[in-house]
Amino acid sequence: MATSRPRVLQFGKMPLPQLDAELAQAYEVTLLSEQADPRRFLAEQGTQFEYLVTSAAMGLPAHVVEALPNLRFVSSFGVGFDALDRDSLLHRGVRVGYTPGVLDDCVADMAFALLLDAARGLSESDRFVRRGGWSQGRFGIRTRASGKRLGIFGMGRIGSAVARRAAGFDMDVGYHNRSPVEGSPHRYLPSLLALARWADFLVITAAGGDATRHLVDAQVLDALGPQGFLVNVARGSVVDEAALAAALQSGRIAGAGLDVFEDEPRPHAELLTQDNVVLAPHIASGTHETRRAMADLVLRNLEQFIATGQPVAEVPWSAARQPVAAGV
Ligand code: 8YV
Repeated sequence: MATSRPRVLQFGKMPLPQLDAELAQAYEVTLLSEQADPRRFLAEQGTQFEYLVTSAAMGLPAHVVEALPNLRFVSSFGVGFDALDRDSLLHRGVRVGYTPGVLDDCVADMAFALLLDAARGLSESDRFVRRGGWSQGRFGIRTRASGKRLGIFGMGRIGSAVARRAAGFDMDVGYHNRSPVEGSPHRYLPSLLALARWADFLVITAAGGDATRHLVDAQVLDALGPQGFLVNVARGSVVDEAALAAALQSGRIAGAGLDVFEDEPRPHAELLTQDNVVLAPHIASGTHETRRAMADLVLRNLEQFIATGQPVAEVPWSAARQPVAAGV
């Protein structure tokens, strides 16, 4: 039976299973990840797809964009767009939708969960109790978070949500961006190094990609210092993970809380043996409420672009190329 539903190429399974079903109900979906030979499939069928759905984690490599000559729109599940091949998408004039705003609170909550865990040794204390350590002696004292200096690298939507939470802990907030945020009530530090020197806790909320790769290096970690803690809820690529592991091992920083890693799902091996780091498997947006909201925005972006040529929320470099920038 002929279908009037638009054809959509789905790069892979979505982080919310219901979304797979909802896409299949609304569109004529083909899962690229389920093709026996994806490259051959693209070569033979690529001309049939104007629309593609992917996620921040799966991204979209240039060779797939180049194999889809009629591609017009990509709807990505996630706020990060560093894994979407910008050059090929821009070169082809493909518009890109994403899901900003709806995950800010959960990611900021996770930043504080990791900060408190790293400072107080909560996960370590859980292991201590489970292995019977409490009957052998006391768990050692740790570091207070309240009232300390919170440094935010990347004062965007998520960084601002982290800053709002700091008020509840009577923390003094400083931040570093490429340029100061107009009207921000928080202290602006002119460099990441200056921010690391100033902060007791350095939280990374900066976008991933080439511009921020390894900006948190051994020098920045040494500036954070032996009483300092690092929290990363942004992208693993922002941190030189080998340098971080070495700093944790040698006590050049006090501890860390990490939700993202350079080579997911394989954190640097030396991180796995350190008790002064808490490791989470990239779950900051992983709540029922937030993943549902992200899924809804993926669907709305696709639906609205098909209907009007304009998504609800567009990746900044995609929106900037439009006659009337529609970025969110
Ligand atoms: C992803 C993330 O949404 O939104 C992002 O950029 O890093 C995550 O919240 C999740 O990993 C699915 O790709």
